[in-house]
Amino acid sequence: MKAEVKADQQTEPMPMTGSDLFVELLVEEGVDTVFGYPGGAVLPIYDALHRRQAPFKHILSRHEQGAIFAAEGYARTTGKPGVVIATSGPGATNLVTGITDAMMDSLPLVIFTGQVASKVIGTDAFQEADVLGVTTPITKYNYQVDDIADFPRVVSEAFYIAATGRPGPVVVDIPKSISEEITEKTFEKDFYLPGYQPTIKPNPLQIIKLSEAIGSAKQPVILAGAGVLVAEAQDDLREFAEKYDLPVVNTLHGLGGLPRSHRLSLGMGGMHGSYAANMALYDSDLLINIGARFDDRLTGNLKKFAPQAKVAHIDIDPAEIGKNVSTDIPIVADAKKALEALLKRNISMPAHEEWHKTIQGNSEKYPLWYEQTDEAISPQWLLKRLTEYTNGEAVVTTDVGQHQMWAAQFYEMEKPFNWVTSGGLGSMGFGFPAAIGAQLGRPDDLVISITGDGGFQMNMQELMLLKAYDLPVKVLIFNNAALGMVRQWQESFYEERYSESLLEANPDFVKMAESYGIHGIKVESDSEAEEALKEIIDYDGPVVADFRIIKKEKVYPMIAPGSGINEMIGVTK
Ligand SMILES: Cc1ncc(C[n+]2csc(CCOP(=O)(O)OP(=O)(O)O)c2C)c(N)n1
Ligand SMILES: [Mg+2]
Repeated sequence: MKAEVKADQQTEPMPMTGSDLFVELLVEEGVDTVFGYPGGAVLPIYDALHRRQAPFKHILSRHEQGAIFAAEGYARTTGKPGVVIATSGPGATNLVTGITDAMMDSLPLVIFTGQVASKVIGTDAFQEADVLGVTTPITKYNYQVDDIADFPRVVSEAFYIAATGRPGPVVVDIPKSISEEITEKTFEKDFYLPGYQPTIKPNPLQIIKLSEAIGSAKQPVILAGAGVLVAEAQDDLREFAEKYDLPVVNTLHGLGGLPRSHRLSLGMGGMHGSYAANMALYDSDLLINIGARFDDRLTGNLKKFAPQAKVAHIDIDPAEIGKNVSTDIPIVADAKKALEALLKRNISMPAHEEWHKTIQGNSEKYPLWYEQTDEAISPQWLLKRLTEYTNGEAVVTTDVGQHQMWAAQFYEMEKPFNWVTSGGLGSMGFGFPAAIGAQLGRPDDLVISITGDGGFQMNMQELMLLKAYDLPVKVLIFNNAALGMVRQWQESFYEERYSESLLEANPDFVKMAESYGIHGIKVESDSEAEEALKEIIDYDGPVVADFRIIKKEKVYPMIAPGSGINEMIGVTK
């Protein structure tokens, strides 16, 4: 396919350096925010940002991992690629977790790394790292620019590849010799990628097959993943579910794809999903997977997953279909295009009264549950109150652990593009910087970072950005003085041997927030929490709140390792 090159997209007349060219290329791509950190190999690039007074914002993180997680939060909440710049060697290697995270969670990122000069590549030069080698298995694609004439085309391709098809991270490694080279030529940005042609439109015969299956299904269910949101197909999903009265289970990343208050929403399925959601998947005779990858945290033991179901799987990435769950009706397509095609068909189908009654019975009999005590704050209750205060409409980012699962269960997401979490890689340290990126991308929206006392300490240096860039992010630390999720597994599966999971020594988070010039509060009981939530949300600026939650609280229900989706434990008190 040929990308159209419009006259006004031609690079400017020269002379200019590779770095000037770089700035112009970002402007032409419509970049408004860049997350980065300078260093030797990118000095020419940073000099060009300064000299040319680049018309986009550069956000100086305090660690490259903070920059890339922020770029992920920006990408998830805006749908636009997150752009990152880091220097060679340690700058680039500090990005590795974020790149892997974006790859696992299909987030569009374009990452520019500095590299030592072309002449010395391979000599173990100062701050040299083999960025292409390191990032090959963790990127959708990667490049090293070895001729300035290729630079414009490479940048165009990088943005195109990152954001189309199944999104993902693309790395562009830029040797210092390229960014310093002076050139007088104008270069082509046109590109043709015969090996990269995502299939967007569904095969009509497969749509007919799925329509027929829907026509005869007695116990159908939709499993809706992040692919629905990437395709901006949330309205089509809702219309489709309503038209055929299909219950919808969301994956962790699919949350917000259907409002949680919708009568057909069963919330999240999987390891810590609701009993009703998991039993709907288990008992289904037709499981329509739209944009989810049948991740092991969703399916539990594959041998026991949806044993009677005919499986239809709509995914833009053909590699996902049949990877974990054998599929009867594969449909390679963009979720929106597939749903539009399905909506055009008028399928007559049997009534599903019995099926809905069973599901409703499960929801009523086995709701998500929790207990409150005077000892400390109930995290689940806190999240329910937060839902009420914010109408389920806040942008919520989480870190990884118990608080993440409680948030997925109890913060009732009403809107798409508001749920930001590290699902595939499960990277601690993700949530707080992701909230910074989300707030930059969505400056007018309420952004709440729900984080653990463990995970927050992995990137809390980014607190400085709330002050430096005037970002009103609300940080709610669910402080259980523990690596809670590790502690929970040790309690349940390792006979309560709490090996290195108790955080007996934690900093004073309030003082720490204050040292960054941020309002900090400590909250110790449910009654204080009522007041505190109001204060936090109404406060004009960033807040760090240290919520002392019940230390021994566990996440339930749960599919224990090796168990099937129908074998949840902790379903009732
Ligand atoms: C970078 C990284 N290291 C280790 C882990 C393993 N891990 C998963 S959850 C967890 C505990 C997280 O503790 P905290 O942030 O306090 O959250 P909590 O579970 O207590 O809510 C750990 C150590 C991880 N997911 N990521
Ligand atoms: Mg904790």
